[in-house]
Amino acid sequence: MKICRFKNKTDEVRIGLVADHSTLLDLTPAGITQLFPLLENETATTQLNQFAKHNLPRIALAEVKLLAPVERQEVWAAGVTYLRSKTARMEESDFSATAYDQVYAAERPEIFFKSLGEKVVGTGEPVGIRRDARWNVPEPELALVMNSRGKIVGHTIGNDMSSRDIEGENLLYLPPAKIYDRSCALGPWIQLGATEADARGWNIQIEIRRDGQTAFTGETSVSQIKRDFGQLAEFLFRSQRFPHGAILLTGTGIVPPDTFTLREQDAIAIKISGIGLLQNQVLLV
Ligand code: DO4
Ligand code: MG
Repeated sequence: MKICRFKNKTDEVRIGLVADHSTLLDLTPAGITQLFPLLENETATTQLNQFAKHNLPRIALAEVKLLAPVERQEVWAAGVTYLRSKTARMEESDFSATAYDQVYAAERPEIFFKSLGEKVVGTGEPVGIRRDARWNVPEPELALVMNSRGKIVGHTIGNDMSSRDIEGENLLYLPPAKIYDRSCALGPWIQLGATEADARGWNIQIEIRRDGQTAFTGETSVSQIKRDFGQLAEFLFRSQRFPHGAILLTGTGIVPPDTFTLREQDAIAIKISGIGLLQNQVLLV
């Protein structure tokens, strides 16, 4: 069951239930005007199934603008959760290499702040590359959607845009390498009700197109994530409250070759088999 935030033709922000590949149901007449109460309600899928039987307005997906499926939730990210990410990080950096090696094996995961909800971009909106960086990549990641009690209630697609030269120069430069305008994309919607076992059966694909041609493609499986999702959520919520809930990107398992860097106007398409497609164009910020 997929829920989305969207703007209708008159620019009003609404919550929708995706009915099929081309239609959504506007949940406003059912009194649903925000994602937050749906995420807090652990029986939301039953409630939504009831709503789907009622006469809610049907709107073509082509007629709306999908917005990032996030409100006041903070967005955090886990790193070095795939072997591929550990290897890439160790190669890009001389003196931080052992830190990545150690965190991959340690009980405590690497978790860092990524974005305020209001700064996240949705599908169809530009993602940013820093103008002071020379080596920029997308990081296609499964994102866990958690309610205020730390329970994982949904999944979405995330892009943890990163500047690898800044990150590789010094571990202490992780915040500017990861947090800047348009550095986080989420979407196109939240898939509710899937279990961790379901999600581990999904695959993640990325295609980057440049001047009408494929510049890079990559693929991985969610099953390659080393840590279990409950453990990641537990570490995030340890000694920290998230009254509006939180979203946690689970790390990247796809890293383009070291010769590859994003350019302005590149088109990034990230597909997760159980969720959908997140598409963004690159903008220099
Ligand atoms: O410290 C590096 C961050 C790594 C990361 O974002 C990832 O593995 O996805
Ligand atoms: Mg990442």
